[in-house]
Amino acid sequence: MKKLRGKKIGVKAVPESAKIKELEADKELGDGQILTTNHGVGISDNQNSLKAHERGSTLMEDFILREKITHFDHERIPERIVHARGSAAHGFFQVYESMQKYTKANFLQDPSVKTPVFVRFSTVAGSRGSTDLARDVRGFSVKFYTAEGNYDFVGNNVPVFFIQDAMKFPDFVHAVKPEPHNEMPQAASAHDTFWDFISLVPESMHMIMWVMSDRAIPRSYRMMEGFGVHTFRLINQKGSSHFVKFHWKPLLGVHSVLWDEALKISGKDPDFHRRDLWEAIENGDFPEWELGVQIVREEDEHKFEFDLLDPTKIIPEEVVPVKRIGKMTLNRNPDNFFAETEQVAFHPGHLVPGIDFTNDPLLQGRLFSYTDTQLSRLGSPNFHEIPINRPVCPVHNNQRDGHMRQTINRGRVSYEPNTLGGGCPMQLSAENGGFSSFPERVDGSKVRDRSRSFFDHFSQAALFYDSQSEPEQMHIMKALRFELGKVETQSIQERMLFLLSRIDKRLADDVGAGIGVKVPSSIAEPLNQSVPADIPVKDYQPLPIRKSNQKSAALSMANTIFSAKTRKIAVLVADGFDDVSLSAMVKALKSEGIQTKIVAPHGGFIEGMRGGKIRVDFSFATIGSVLFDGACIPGGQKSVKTLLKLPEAVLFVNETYKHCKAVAALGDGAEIIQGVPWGIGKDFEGKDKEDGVVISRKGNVKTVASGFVAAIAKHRHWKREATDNIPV
Ligand code: HDE
Repeated sequence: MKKLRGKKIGVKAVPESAKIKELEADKELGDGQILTTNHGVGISDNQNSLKAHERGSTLMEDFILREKITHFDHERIPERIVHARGSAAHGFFQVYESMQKYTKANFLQDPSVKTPVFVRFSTVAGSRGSTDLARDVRGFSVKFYTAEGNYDFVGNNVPVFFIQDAMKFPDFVHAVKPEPHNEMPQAASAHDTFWDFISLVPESMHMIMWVMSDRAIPRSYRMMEGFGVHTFRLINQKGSSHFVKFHWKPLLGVHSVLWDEALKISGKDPDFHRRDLWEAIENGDFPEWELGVQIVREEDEHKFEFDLLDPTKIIPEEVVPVKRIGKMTLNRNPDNFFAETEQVAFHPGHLVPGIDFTNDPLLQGRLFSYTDTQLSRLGSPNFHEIPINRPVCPVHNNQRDGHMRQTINRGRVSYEPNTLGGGCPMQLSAENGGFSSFPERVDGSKVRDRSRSFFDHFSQAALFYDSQSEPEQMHIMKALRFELGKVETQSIQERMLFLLSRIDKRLADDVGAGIGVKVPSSIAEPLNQSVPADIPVKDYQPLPIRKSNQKSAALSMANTIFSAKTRKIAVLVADGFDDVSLSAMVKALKSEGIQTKIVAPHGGFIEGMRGGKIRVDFSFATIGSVLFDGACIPGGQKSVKTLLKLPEAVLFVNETYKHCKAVAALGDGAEIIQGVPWGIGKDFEGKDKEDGVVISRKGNVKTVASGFVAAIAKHRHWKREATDNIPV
């Protein structure tokens, strides 16, 4: 150890480059590094504190103990007030072709340029340690490290929001967070305060349809869309502006789990999404999204039935198609969760020239909030100096000092204009790449009001509901039964049923029947948050309802991309399994990019009927069917007999079926299918492909594998949901 130290301190003047090297070496441990205090002093004993004698009291002078404990005491920082739970990855973005017609943003010009990105996905309501599978909106934040500075896309996986004006955000968040008197429930909207607020704020109805849909319980972060939500502007070199809505389209399609699975996953693996993202990247299955834009000409601003500035509205893709302009790939996991994922600071106001805001009143409020929250969370105005937040281009300005300043500014000039610093740093004209705001004309009276063009709260809620497939509509209804069923105050339930009846009468009736409350034809409370100032509340009820009678295919997940790639399949075996069919099956699935895991009654190894041994990935005690996209049961009489006697194995197969996932069985494995209520009378020899259950009694791996891959790619076989006689 002495020798190691000698190497460092033996050199009197450590050159700058050597210092940097030393710091970099600290990143990866395992290269003979020695243990030091934070000030570089070697530690000779990291087991014992300094005491008056062996059994004596600890001495105040133990600066090593005090430094260690003090640092530990301050390890936590305040979690994000919303979006506290998240995980992230590094990657890059490349534009397909120059977007110069619309924007001068440098990272959208050259298809050969790879712009580094850091992307954080999150839930909104839960604390940092809450479950990934909460019914919730998911945050979708992308930090682009462009040559012109950082551009942050701070969006969600849902294209609209609960409220129209930033003024309501603290109320909304207080309502959805755990109730303040008893801090319950965690990461859940199924409680009185949330629905009390929502039932008084009809502008939330469109968002409520999305949040009650399967979009709020994604299968994976890799299978979610992302949306900028607000309308932004693209500005080109000539200074002309187009309105734009941003979209991220996942190349694996948009897929979700069932609510019953979400509940069970939360217990079996609360890190399900985090793990899925991490493992996919470690496996080289790099998640990909295309960036899409809906572009609207300035002169078309008022040609829609809704207001482009209203964040509770989408532009249906049938009205303005989404043009895909580039691709983002995530290919590297963070080195350190805290340093990167926790300390990354996003802000919709981190813009680059070529992109600009609109007057969306929700966006305008956000522009104030995000710097403020970083000050409280990261504790210093120098949060931009934390490595994950640093731009890749040089930063020069006259801002100085503050807590935890990292930059060592040289010289005596920290003002502008100056001559002593040669006039530097100098302003950069807009023509040369400096940021300049779009010179939108603004005049009018100061008002606290809402534009009348924001007051149709139901048409798009109905458009969303009407565009859903039958299973999707059923899931919305069941989600509402769950959520409103947990509400204890009947008047809140009634108000909600009344609002739902403005979207779809049958939906309201079905939810009402489930929770045992009648749909009222009017309600006593004024829905005053949404009433235009000049309309008396009594004249505003019942609320205007403009049924869309239209559908938008893009709103249903039934019309997404379907692929078996990167899906995770459980292979259920016990000692005595058929080695040959198992290895042939695993090989066939792997060749399609499908992950297989061996699940058995016990950990360690199991032995095949021909004496081959394989390592078990999970025992039934540590896993559940809900963590997989399907199950396969190879042959081998002894193995199948053991599984049939094991309740966990039978439950596994039943659940896989009940959750509408692909099931395959080979040879004797078919007996398990015959042993469960839904399996009786199944057609064999791969004929049952439609239903997603693929069986060959003869053990024909080829037939089963091709049918099984097709069944996995379908994601879910919804007609099975109606099968009631399955105990899960
Ligand atoms: Fe946020 N939001 N938000 N938000 N938001 C935050 O900033 C806020 C809104 C979104 O991965 C906070 O750094 C206000 C809409 C994401 O680190 C905070 C309003 C959309 C993330 C904040 C909104 C979002 C945040 C908390 C209404 C979708 C996580 C921690 C005026 C377009 C970013 C932080 C990450 C985080 C404020 C509404 C998305 C408190 C005041 C609409 C994805 O500043």
